[in-house]
Amino acid sequence: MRTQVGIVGAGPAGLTLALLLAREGIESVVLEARTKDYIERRVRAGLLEQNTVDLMHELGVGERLAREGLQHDGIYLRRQGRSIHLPIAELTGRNVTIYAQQEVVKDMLAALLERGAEVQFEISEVEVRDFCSERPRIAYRLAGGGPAELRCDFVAGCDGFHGVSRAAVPEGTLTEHEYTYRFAWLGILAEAPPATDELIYAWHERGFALYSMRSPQVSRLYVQVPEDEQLCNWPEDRIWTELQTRLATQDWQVNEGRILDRGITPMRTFVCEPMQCGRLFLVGDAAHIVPPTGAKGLNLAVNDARLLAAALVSWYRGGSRAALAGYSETALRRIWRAQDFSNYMTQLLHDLGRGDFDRKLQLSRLEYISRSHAAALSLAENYAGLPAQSDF
Ligand code: RFL
Ligand code: PHB
Repeated sequence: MRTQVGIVGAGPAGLTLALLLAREGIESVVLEARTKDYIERRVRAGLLEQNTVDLMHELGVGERLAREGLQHDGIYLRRQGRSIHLPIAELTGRNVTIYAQQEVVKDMLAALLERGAEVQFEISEVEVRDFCSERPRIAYRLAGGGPAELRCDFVAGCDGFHGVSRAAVPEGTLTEHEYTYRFAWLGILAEAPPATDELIYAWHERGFALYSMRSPQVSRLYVQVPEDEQLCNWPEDRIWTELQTRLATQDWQVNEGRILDRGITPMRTFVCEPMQCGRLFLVGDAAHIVPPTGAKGLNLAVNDARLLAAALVSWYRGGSRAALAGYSETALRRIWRAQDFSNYMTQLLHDLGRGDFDRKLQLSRLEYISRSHAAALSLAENYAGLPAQSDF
């Protein structure tokens, strides 16, 4: 089989890229290791920047998002029973939207299939080959087990942090920057109406907690746990007690309900540079991971796809290689900004295990955000995301 762009992975990065290319009449084939059902149910991110929302509308996949997404104009930062409200829309003119990642995936996939694109599920033994030549190939096995090969002009490695694309790059080509925190997040999805109108990021002596949501009926909550924590150590009542303790203020409680999903997420930060090797381009989590405290991962993946699509369009339209050659450098500007912000938020709010002095500095920083317009504006601007048109 032959196509113009071979896309490995049907996450937000791969699907956004396929939709953007299809809009410009560029052919692609998306190869996905999991089943359609699995990727449409995988519980992950929930917070979309305005850039991501705008792009979904531009691509004609924003109808359900407009109906069901929850637009938020701010967030709360809570510590020692007190809350600071950060009015993000008022400060920046931009807002954020709560809409689950699996819903983004569902909407994008439905549009792509409806528009006649080729998406193959349950493929295995994927090998990205010959990308240093003009004729890259992707070898794999079809769902039924038979061997297959996709020849293409370019390969987009959109296969997430544990995918095969980055691993296919010869050793010594990429520089990898990595840091793993000594803690993780235990996250739950619960059938309980959120007891808050906007997200609450809580600093607490016992560690960080986050109150998020998916709909007026479903809450999404996280607590900081040790890095090697096991889910079996967290029966339901322990989860709720810890959330109540860390998020508590006087006369207010977290709404409890049936737990629908639970999982532990490591807190990792990773960037590889450049995000390209020959005709293989890395997109989204395949090239970088941020700790989720800044809510940036999905938004970065979508932004990478936007940049790569524009560069490929310019190559196919006018034969210009300049945009493709600049993809990595352009994408990395926003990625490093998001890395800095995600690590800033992580270090502002978690127990980093560095003792009392450090905890006092965090409280002082929170106090500063509540009293200084400049400090509040800087946080808000980064949280909302700089406009896609800006050089970031
Ligand atoms: P994905 O979503 O991991 O998709 C990669 C796809 O590739 C497939 N795949 C392969 N396919 C073919 N062959 C192979 N060999 C393959 N290997 C893998 C996988 O099955 C999958 O379908 O990467 P992508 O597209 O780059 O998207 C990145 C985002 O998923 C990720 O950054 C976010 O989920 C991060 N994140 C958040 N981001 C936000 O912007 N806002 C948030 O609020 C937010 N919250 C979060 C998060 C991530 C979390 N976890 C669980 C890591 C909260 C959490 C708890
Ligand atoms: C989520 O709703 O899953 C979520 C929201 C904000 C974050 C991280 C995760 O910073």
